[in-house]
Amino acid sequence: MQLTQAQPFPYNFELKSSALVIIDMQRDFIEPGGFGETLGNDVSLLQAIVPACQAVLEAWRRARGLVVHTREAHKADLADCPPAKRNRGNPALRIGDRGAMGRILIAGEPGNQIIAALAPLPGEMAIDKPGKGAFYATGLHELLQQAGITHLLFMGVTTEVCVQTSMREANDRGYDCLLLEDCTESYFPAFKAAAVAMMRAQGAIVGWTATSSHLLPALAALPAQPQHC
Ligand code: C5J
Repeated sequence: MQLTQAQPFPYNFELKSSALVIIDMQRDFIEPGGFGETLGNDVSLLQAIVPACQAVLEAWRRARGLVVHTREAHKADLADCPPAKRNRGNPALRIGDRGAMGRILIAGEPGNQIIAALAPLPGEMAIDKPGKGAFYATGLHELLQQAGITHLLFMGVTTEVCVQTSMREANDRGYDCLLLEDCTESYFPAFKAAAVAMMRAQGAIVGWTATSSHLLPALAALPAQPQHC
């Protein structure tokens, strides 16, 4: 497959060696009362990308592509949360404190669940990550290697934090990465614009960018895939 309109130049990928990576579309960041809001952000900005993400996820599933969901999540005893992360700044609630959706950024808590519209299906990878990047302390690289994956298409939040960190980690591990611009968002629109621009600058130094309107027709043109029983 080729996304001819990708920037800075066309992006070539095969479905069988590609994964759709959905970064941190969890209630903690997207709904009121979670980590995003405790940091003083307007979470409604992030809600706007959900329909575009849903359309891509459904098309990718129909094509039988590999899906990876991530959650920024810490263990209940905070053993994997460095004090430097927990104590940074002056948030209304810190990681591990009890908020409106349970303990902030703790695995298994209601706020840590991926939003219902994008909830993982049985069999899809769902990775808890203690860092901003999806490859730090997760084993994701090994799982992708076992699955023969060489290309990663990214969606999720927030663009300049966990999405950009994950894409840079993936790029350094040798994956050809593409960011779906209308399927990622930041609490700071200017940061999103800068992150998107810097990733594709200098001849795709981190990776490519495209929109879901480029990807969806390419997926729709694939031959129908057999249903699994
Ligand atoms: C942040 C994330 N922004 N998922 N996490 O702290 O981008």
